[in-house]
Amino acid sequence: MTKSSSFTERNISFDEYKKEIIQDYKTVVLSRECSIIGRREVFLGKGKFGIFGDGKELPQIVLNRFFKNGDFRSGYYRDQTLLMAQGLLSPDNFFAALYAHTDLKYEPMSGGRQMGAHFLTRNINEKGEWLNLMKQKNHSSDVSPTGSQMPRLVGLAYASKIYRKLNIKKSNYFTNDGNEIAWGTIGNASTSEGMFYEAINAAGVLQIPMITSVWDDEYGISVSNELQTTKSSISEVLSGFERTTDKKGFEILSVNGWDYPSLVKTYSKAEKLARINHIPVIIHVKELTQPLGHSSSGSHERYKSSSRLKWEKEYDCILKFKQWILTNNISDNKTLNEIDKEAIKIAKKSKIESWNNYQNPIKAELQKFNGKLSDILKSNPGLTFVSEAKEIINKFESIGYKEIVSVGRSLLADINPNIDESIINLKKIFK
Ligand SMILES: Cc1ncc(C[n+]2csc(CCOP(=O)(O)OP(=O)(O)O)c2C)c(N)n1
Repeated sequence: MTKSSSFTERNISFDEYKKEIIQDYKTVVLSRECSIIGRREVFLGKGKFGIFGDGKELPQIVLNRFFKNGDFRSGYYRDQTLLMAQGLLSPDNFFAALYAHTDLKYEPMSGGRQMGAHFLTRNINEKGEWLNLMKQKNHSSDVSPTGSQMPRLVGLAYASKIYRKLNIKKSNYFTNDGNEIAWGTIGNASTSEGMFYEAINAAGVLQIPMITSVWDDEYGISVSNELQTTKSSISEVLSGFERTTDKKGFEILSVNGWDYPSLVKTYSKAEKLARINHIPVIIHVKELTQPLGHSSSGSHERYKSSSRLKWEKEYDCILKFKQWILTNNISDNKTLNEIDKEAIKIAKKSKIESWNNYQNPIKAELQKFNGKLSDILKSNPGLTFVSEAKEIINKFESIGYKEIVSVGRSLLADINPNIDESIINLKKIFK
């Protein structure tokens, strides 16, 4: 039986080990279901854009095992599974972000101001006081220009080094003797950028606790590795950065993203090197897939060959994880299928509730607007453009503030302010 090294090394019982794995399985399938439904929601016009973590679930669930309180992540939009595993992103939060719900109660990352899948945690409370960063898992706010997470990653890892070097004892909110790792994530295509190489070089010189995972699904939108990465392999390209017996450098590790026990071994090794010895590590996570394509703005069926698409189905990391669980008698088909079904139920329920939560305040505005239009029609029943506007606005099945405002604005063009005072009031609403 290929058990994960963590099972024997950590001295836990097989039952405890099984429990952990089933929990991991639950998280990855729920994350995938959110992605699947999220993409559909965009096509139904309920979200403007969607970019999801499908195909990258398994390495993230493993990374999570080694991510400790006090650690930092500087990553990108694929990392939803990691945040879900850490209890920092619920399915409700996920859908609220997709709809761009502006209420932080529902969308705690940016209140709908950032694109979906841009994650963060806070360093200060509402009063502006520092939080104890050693008691939480920290995520520096994701940004959209790919590659720009890298310079920040160097800074975060360098902070650990400085804290350890200076032996600062009074910074217990910010460090525990520099034992904190800065975890980076980046897509294979984004490693072609200058910022990536500059950051890697700096980390190699500084010898800082920085673990960079490259999620390699062999494409950068439609551009394949052979068209943008020398030798089609970022770990081969970076081999000159590798440490030797007499020269400092990076530990470079490669692992297939669908292979759970190998992922555990790889991340376990990386964590020790970085946390204890401050040796920077690159983990090239290969053979990943993108089952839903790059984002809601395209379909990968247009640019991937049929053999690639077939391979992606067979090597889907969740499918492979399921097969591994079954082969190793960790669980049975019936239990796993029930978990699959439960995940669909949770994600669907969450989608419906999040949509209603998003729509309710808008519907309240719509009611007010309708009331104002009715008042106008009472005193001026002949204003057909107002009754038409009322009809239009009430026909929308789902409505955003944008629709209310645009119908309101279109009314302004027809209004003669001399007709009635209530029309002047209406004009004020949309000014
Ligand atoms: C600096 C910059 N250039 C281009 C883009 C547009 N863009 C968004 S995602 C993407 C592809 C990234 O591919 P990869 O790094 O492999 O990550 P993946 O999305 O496949 O996980 C591109 C080109 C961007 N966001 N930022």
